[in-house]
Amino acid sequence: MNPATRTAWDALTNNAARARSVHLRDLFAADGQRFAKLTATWNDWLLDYSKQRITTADMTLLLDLWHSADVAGWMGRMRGGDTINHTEGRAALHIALRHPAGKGPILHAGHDVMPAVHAELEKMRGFAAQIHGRHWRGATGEPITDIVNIGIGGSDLGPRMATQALAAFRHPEIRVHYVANLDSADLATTLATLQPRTTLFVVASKTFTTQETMQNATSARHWLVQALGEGAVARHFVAVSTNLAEVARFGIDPENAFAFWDWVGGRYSLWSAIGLPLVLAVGFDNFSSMLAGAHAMDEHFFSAPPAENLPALLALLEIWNTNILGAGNRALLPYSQSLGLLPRYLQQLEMESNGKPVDRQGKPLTCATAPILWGEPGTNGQHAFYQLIHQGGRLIPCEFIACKKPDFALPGHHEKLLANCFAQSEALMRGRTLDETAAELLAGGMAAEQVALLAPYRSFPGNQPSTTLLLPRLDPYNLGALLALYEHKVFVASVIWDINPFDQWGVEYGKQLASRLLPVILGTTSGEHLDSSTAGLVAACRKG
Ligand code: G6Q
Repeated sequence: MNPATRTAWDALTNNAARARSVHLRDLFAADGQRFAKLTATWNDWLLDYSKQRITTADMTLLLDLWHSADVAGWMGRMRGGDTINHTEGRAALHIALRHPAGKGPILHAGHDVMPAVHAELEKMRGFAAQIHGRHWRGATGEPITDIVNIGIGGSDLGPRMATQALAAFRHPEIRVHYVANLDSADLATTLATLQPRTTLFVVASKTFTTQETMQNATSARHWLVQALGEGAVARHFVAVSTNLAEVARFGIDPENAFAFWDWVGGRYSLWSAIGLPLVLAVGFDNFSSMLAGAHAMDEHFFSAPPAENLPALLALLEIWNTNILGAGNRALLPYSQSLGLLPRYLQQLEMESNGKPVDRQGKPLTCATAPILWGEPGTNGQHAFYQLIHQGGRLIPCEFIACKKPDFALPGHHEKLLANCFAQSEALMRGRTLDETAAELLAGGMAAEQVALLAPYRSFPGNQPSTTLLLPRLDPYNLGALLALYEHKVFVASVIWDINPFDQWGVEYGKQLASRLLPVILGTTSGEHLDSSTAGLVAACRKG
């Protein structure tokens, strides 16, 4: 159902003008209990959304929206293995991938998927034990020291991001590299640092037909075969896929293939065998803790009332900022170097899932959906793009993520990192008026004339909304919970917008377009049918 036809939506829209004109510093001044009222906790996590431009009355309306969109019903459909990805005829059961053994079945088409899930996890555990125990040897008898994951999109971003996030937990003797781009610079610069004798490739592709991955895998295979001969492939290549027939065709021994299932979307697949490079990077026990954290967040999501439910709250705030305040973007600002790739990972999760034009009935949407997500870790971003957030005049809801404890115990760093994070959200909320700026400059000894000249440049409007998520520390368990939090947040928002978050026709279109143009670039087909710009670009390349 079109969200705009819901009564709660109407009531929220009626609040829009007031919400746009009110200043956050006034909301704080008016209510000393604002922080207590607009925060939520889970385990030892704290979600502070009191710096959002929202009141408790607005929150009540957003919760009405949750109920009228029947989010609880959709949660049940997800858990029950219904075909909620209706345009691809698939279920979306990534929650099964972190469902613990002995906690009951999860059904898909009438069958319990849990035995297959746990069998595959066992296979991953066994393989990692062989690599880490130096029992798995390369073709020349040497142990493996370097793993190269070849995959793209959902078969790359999750394990790549998590490997960086869990840098403090890395296995000391194994280095894991990620190659995704079709640009030969990606593979070539990675291979330049490696020895074929001690390198193992993980070819990760759900379909095992993706052009980028197949090209990189073919070139990697060539590099290996040139050095060690055809017979070396079995000891240096393993695969992760749902398409085991294609894996065999590529020449990888099916014994060395790890499976997953069509009810796992690419961008929801980190928890499956797609996590194999992460298992090799940090060990199976840490991977298991990550699954446990994700499962704990699943339990919270499925049981907590919406007003205390972290994924629900993040989704409702997104609806508020996007559809009521009219923000077209959101900045994700982790004050954590380890979470440096989180914005990129969430760009896919959020924008590929909810960047959709039609509702579940195929009717054009009349409201905006996923905002543009962008961001960088703090404090680096402060020395670059924060200027525009402070004074660029655009509405940019910010999401800060910080950890109470550092990942690496170097004295002197972490308190400063936290001070910067909290100071930024404070400044974005309060701003600094012209009078305050002038007073500060005068107090600093500046001449009155200069003050009059410079104060406008040095004042800040503030009223930039933000949320701060404070975690105890970044360990595998909390990382798992954090990623599951965002998965469920995306799902809740999709239910309210009435869209299917599990398909990705834009990605499929890209795959189709390049294959059509390739013969023209190769010169085997004429480009007569092309527009003049595309034909001109191709011709310029062909001229050399
Ligand atoms: C993810 C998308 C997309 C996909 C890649 C790689 O949800 O579908 O990013 O993961 O296109 O696809 P393969 O894993 O099939 O190579």
